[in-house]
Amino acid sequence: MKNYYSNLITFFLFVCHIAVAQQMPLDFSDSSQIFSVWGGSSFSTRPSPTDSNNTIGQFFHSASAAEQGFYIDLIRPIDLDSNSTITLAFYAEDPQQHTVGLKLEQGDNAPIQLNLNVTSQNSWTTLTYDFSTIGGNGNYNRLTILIDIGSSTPGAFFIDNIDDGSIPIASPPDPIYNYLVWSDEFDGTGGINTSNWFHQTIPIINGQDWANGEIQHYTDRNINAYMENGSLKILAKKETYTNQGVTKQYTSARLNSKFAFTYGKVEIRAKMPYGIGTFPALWMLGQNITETGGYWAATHGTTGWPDCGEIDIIEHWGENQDFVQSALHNRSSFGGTVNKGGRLISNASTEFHIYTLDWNSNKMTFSVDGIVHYVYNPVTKTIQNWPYNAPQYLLFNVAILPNIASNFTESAMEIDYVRVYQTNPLSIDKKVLNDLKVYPNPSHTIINISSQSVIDKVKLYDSTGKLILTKDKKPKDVNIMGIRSGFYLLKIYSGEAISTKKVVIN
Ligand SMILES: [Ca+2]
Ligand SMILES: [Ca+2]
Repeated sequence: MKNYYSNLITFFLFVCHIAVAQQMPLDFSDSSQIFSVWGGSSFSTRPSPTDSNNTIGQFFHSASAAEQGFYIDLIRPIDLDSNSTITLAFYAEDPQQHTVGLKLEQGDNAPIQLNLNVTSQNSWTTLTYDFSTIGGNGNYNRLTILIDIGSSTPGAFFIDNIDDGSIPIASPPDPIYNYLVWSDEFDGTGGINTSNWFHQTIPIINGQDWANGEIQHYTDRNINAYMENGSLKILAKKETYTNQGVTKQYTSARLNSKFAFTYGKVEIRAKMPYGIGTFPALWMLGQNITETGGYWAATHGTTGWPDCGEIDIIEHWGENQDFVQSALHNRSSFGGTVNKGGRLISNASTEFHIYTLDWNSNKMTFSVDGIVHYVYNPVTKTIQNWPYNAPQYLLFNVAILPNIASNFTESAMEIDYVRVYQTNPLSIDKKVLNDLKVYPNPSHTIINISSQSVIDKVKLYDSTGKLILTKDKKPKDVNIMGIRSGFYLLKIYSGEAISTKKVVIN
C-alpha cells in the first residue's frame, strides 16, 4: 500500500517477480512450485497434454525482449558435488528445433549454463544436463530456464519433472485453517459495526497527508462507509472537505479492524472500485505500529513502519484495470518492494472475487478465487524479512491518487464478507493439565481456574469459534459478566500445555 510510485516503476520492470522457495525435484504437483519470469515471459501450471491427472509447467516465451526466461529459488540448494546431472522432460507442440538452457545461479561458484537442442513435437523428451562436462561443482540456490534466447518466434512449451536426483526434505504439513474465529458479513444497514471497525481519519504524515501522494481525506461519515444489501461499501467521492484544518477535494474511508491475530486464513469477497486514479486495498499492518491515528497505536504501538510488517492481501490500481497484486513490506524490502506478485483477473470492478491470504509460521500464500499468484517464504527468516510472527490487523480503504480522472465523481469498493479462520482449538491440544478445574460451571459472573501449574493465559471462544476475550498475565479467573448466555469454549494455556474446557454462561 505504501510508496505507490516506486511500486509502479518496479512493476513495469518485473511484471511478475515472485520469490518462491521450493525443493527439487519439481513436478508441479505443489501449488507453490511457481517460476518467476522476466522479459515478457509468463509461467503457469496446467494439465499435461498426455495425462490430464499430471500437472506440468507451461513456459511461454513471448519473444518480446532480447533476453527472457524463468527462474525458481530453491529452499534446498542443488548440490552438484552429490550429483552433477539434472534432467527435465520437455514438450513442444510445433515441429521446430528449440534450444533449452539450464542455468544455475546464486551458488558457491559463478553461474553456469548448459544449452541443449531438442525437437519434440507433441511428445515428451527427457533432456539430460551434465554439469560435470563444464566442471560444475558446489551448491546453487537458483535454477533458471532459458528457451530460444535470441529467437524472434514466440512459443509456449511444457516442462515437467525437473530432477537433480535429490530427495526432498519432508516438511511438516501446513496447518489447516477451517475454524472461523472472526468475521463480518456486513448484513446490516447504515454505518459500520463499530464493535468490529474503527474509522482512521487523522492523516498519518504530520496530521495532513497520507502516504503514496494520496489526495483524499478519510472521514468517519456513513457517506463514505456504509452497509447496504449485504455488503460494505467504501465510497470514494469528489467533494470539498476539511479535516485537521486541511481542505481536500476527495473523501473516502479507511477502516481498521478491532481484531488482530497471528497466523490464519483471511477470506475477503470483494469488488474493486473503478476509475483511473482509484487505489483500493485490503491489507494488514502489525498491531504494534506507532502510526498516528491508528486504532491500536495508543495501546500497542511500539514499532515504526516498515519494521511492524505490512501484508497487502490485495491492491488494485484503476489505471491498470483488473491487475491485482499482493505484496509484503518489511525492513528487508519496502516501498518499491521486491516481495510481491500479481495477476490479471477478469471483471475485478464489476464482479465479486474471493481474495485469500493463508498465513502460517512458514509462509504466506496469496490467491484469488482459489488460484495462487504469490507465495512469500524467505528461506531464512529474520526480524528484517519476517516480522510476521506477531498479531496483525486488517485495513480496508480506497485511496485517491493525483492522476484521478477529471470527470471522476464517486466509486465504491464493495465487500461482501471478511472471514478469518484459524486451526480448530479442539484439535490442537497437545498436552493437557490433568488437575485443571474450572468452576463454577455454569456461571454468570466469574469462572475460576485452578491447577498446580501456572496458567499463562486463557482465551474464550463462542460456539461459532469467534474469539470473545483473551486474558493473559497469569490469570486465576475470568470475568464473564455481560457476555451473552450460551455455550463457550475456554482455552487454557500453561507452558506447552493447552487445554480446552466447555463452559456455560447463564
Ligand atoms: Ca508433474
Ligand atoms: Ca455479506
